[in-house]
Amino acid sequence: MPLDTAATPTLDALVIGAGFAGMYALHSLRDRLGLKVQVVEAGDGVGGTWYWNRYPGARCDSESHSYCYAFSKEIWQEWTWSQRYPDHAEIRRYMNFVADKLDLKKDIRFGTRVTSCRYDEATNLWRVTTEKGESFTARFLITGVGCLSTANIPKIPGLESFQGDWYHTGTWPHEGVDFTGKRVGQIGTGSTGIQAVPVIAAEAKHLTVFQRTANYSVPARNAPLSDEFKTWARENWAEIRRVTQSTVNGHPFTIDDRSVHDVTDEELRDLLEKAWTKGGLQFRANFKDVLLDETANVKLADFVKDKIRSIVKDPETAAKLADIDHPYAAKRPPIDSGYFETYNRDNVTLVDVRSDPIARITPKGIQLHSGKEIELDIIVFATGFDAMTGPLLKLNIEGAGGKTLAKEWEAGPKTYLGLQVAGFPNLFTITGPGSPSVLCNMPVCIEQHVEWITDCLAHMRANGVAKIDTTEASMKEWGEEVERAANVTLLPKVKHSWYLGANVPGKPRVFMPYAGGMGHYRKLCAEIAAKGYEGFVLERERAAAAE
Ligand code: NA7
Repeated sequence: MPLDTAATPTLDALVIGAGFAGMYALHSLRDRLGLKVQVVEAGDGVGGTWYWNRYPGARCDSESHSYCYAFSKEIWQEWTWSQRYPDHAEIRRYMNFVADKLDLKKDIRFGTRVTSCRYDEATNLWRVTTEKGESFTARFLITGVGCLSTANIPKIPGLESFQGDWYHTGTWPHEGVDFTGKRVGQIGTGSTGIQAVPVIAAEAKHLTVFQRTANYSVPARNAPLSDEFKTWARENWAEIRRVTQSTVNGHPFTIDDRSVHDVTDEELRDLLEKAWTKGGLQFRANFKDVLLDETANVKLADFVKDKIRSIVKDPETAAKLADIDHPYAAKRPPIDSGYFETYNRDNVTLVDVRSDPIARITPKGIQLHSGKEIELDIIVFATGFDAMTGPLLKLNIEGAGGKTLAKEWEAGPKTYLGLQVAGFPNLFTITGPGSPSVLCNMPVCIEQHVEWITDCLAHMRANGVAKIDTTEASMKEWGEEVERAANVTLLPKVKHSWYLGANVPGKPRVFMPYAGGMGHYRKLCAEIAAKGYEGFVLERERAAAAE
């Protein structure tokens, strides 16, 4: 059925989401290209994932001086981060600062959740409808919905019968949760759970942590930034930007060109001790082969396991925490502020739910298969997200000829460069599956995608192109490259990782992010554009209109 509106688009572009991606897309398309752009955002404020993630201990694992926009020297120099790793509240303050500085809020419709997006071939327009019953038409549809924004709440029988309160970390109450005097159960020990444990334990009467997969973690060594560092970061905008844009993971440090096997055991211990003392994700950057060679990886893994055993005093708890079944950093590597130390507190218990799984939630708490019941007042689900595809599929996207994204991705996501899906013309997915996305420091890959899309739209306008799509062949070839890049690394070795969709029952097992490195990917995208958008199909104004 054709759209009931006139063929003239109401908007040039509709952007979904007002996090890092949506805010920059609005600025770039509106202020650089002069397009008429509307952003719709489910939350009542800017921040995207940081609008919702307000759980105890929530902070970024990227260092503050790289977890920000780098496109504007002025913005960079006007904002000063207070800590090495910014917490959720400081990130929201930053995003509000940017939104106000660029006057973005006037073009963002808050409290507006998208329920469907439909492409109309006759008019070459997207029609987007919202929960409130509003609808928008736009020539371009751009998603900035984040990769980790759809909460994964496991379907454990009996949750509805629980007489206490329960929360998922990704949709935390804005007013906070008072744990004082409460018996708290936390399910999940990923990056989120590892951040939350020390903070909840400090407040609760008792904290029981339900661990299914033991996890590595390296100290974050978070601390206030010194004045010297702040000045250095302010003055070195161009250099920091150059490094983040050219490295594998978009972080402000490079990976050493040295193999674990190039050093003696003593030198290795020395280097790792220094890296442990320094803390942060840089821990693995001493060597080039940590994620490429299992024998190299084992040496780092053993070092961290020894650290766990030396920190945790109760040998049984230490053994459960150090019983890690996957290579170091092959799942997203957490960093922490006193995580393992927290198990030395009298009010913290670790329950291994791999050996004795959760059977059900009862009115009083959590019952294990063995029959043991742990009584609780509050359950915290730190159980992660339906990553990458989840937020896009929730939009109910329907492309040309009535094909739905849900059907197209039944066997896993298929994209060209993580930017487009064949049969969904003029739809761009910022940090979509098949792009470096979650393997990269997010603001860096977001800026690259937004700038690429902006250039593409400018090119289309300059050349009278009304429609851009890709092909099944391009997606097939790119899918093979995504698989090849992953298989060079140890990443696909972890069968229960959310990179593969394994955390959500029934989700197809496909390695979703592109592991070929951000620097390489950036060059590739630029080359493709320079070759006249190779692998895409561009249709000129008249041809599109004549359809
Ligand atoms: P993650 O990394 O997906 O961690 C979720 C945790 O929850 C993990 O320990 C899971 O165990 C556990 N989990 C999930 N479902 C269950 C059930 N049913 N029973 C027991 N345990 C369960 O999510 P995070 O929020 O920590 O981190 C996501 C990303 O956000 C992070 O990587 C950063 O990029 C920011 P499992 O390992 O699956 O056995």
